[in-house]
Amino acid sequence: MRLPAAAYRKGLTEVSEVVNKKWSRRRFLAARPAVLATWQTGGQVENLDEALSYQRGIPEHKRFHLALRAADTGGRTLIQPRAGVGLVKDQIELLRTLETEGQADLLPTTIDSYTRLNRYSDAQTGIEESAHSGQSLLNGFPAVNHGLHACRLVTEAAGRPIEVRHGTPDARLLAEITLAGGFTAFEGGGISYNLPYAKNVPLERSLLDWQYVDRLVGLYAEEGVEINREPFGPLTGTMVPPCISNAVAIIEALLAAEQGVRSITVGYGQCGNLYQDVAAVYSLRRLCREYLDRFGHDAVHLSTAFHQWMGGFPQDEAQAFGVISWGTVAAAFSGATKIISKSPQEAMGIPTAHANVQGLRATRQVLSMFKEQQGLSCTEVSREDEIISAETTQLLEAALRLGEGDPVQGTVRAFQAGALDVPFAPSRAARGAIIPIRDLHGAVRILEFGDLALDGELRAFHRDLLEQRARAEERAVSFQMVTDDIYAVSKGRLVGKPRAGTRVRPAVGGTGGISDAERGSAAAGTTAAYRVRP
Ligand code: 8ZB
Repeated sequence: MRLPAAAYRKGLTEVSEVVNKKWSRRRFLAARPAVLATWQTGGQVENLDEALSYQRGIPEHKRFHLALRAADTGGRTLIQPRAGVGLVKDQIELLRTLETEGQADLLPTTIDSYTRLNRYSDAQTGIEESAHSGQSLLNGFPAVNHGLHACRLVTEAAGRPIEVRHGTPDARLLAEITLAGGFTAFEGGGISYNLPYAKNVPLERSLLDWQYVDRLVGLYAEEGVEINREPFGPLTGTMVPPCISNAVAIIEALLAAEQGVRSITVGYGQCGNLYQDVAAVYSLRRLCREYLDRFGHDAVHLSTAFHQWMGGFPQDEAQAFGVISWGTVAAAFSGATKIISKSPQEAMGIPTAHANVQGLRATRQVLSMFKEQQGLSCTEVSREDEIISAETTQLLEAALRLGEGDPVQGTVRAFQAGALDVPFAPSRAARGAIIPIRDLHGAVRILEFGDLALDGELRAFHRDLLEQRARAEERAVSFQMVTDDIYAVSKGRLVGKPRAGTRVRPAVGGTGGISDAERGSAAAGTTAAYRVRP
């Protein structure tokens, strides 16, 4: 059930005026004591100068932004896994394994869900019970609870650059502690760590809280310490049309740059069609650069991240290796600066260190075999690039128009109006009116647009492709197709196919569309079986 609008707006007065303007140092420092007071370890990082001088002492080979710059210059793609456990000594051991046995170029520390929700008391219980039982009972590393010294033990034990990966709408304290703790990159953003991860956090709130994080990183930069920031590209991870994830990534890059961030990595989650995936990364890199320059941020170093398949995986480990390898092919062709790798245990949950290493090694094998080869240029890629770029530009320009030039106000208004939207998001801050679907060749297209800011010509392009698929599959375009698509990869293919005996003649002269009931269930993320329309 949705909360009444009044309840939703409660507490918004303070944040309703959030605009895209760099916070003064005075404003940041005035906000800081309240942030540090939200958990007892906050007091450990009061002294910013101490944090800065600690960061200055981190050797170059462990600085994230330098590794990304070097990779881009050298035309290399780096590999980074996800990994986080509840206890400090186990986290250290895990990272060492990923570095030595997995040969990861970049390391992560994935934060547990309690910390992501600022539930530090629950995280504390998780730590105690983990220590007591001798196994991690948390799904990540509770960096805030462990505090400054523990973070330094972890980052010092790592021999490679190390990033905080999480999913936190309000990551202010987490950023303070982990940056003082020696991490040199920080994932997330006010849109990408709200809409897929929370239900009731207003967008204005998360945008404001992420301005704090970006301003902290900006302050480090002013003091000569460059921290990499990475908007979370894949969003809900389920058939997100490239124009939507790219538009969000570009907006978050603009907001971060405004607060003084100098190293930004925009990400993209594999959709599965090789041409579309390669084109999406090409388009993302080019358009993001254009928008950064247009807003005066030409000093920002931009790099890209390619996420191996974020949707449902096959349970079978051999099949999972196939998915991992296919993602690596797309990432390699796209020239992404880094790949975020998956493990063969993805369908089962959080991977063991061994499974994580296997994912890294499979990824490395494909990447190394690609090494001497070139990027992909062909008419299919050019066409997709053109389409994605046209769509992304329309979405961004609509948001900027709605914000009268201000991308923060524009983001808030665009999501309110449905001009920007994210499929399958649990958040009340997104309409959830758009429904993605695959075309005949497996590229992700849009079935239901809601009020998405795409013009008639682009919508017709999608509709035509869906009709083509309907003809080929001898069934009408329906929500059943969407459901089939969502499960396809886990069942061993890319495009969902009709089950035996469900083929029907497609509706004459139309894609059929879907009913309100179907739309409602799609927004709720349910998977009820729908009848095929006659
Ligand atoms: C949005 C990210 C989801 C992916 C992985 C999941 C999934 C989450 C951990 C982790 C290793 C962890 N993930 N938490 N991987 N260690 N603590 O993030 O498996 O692939």
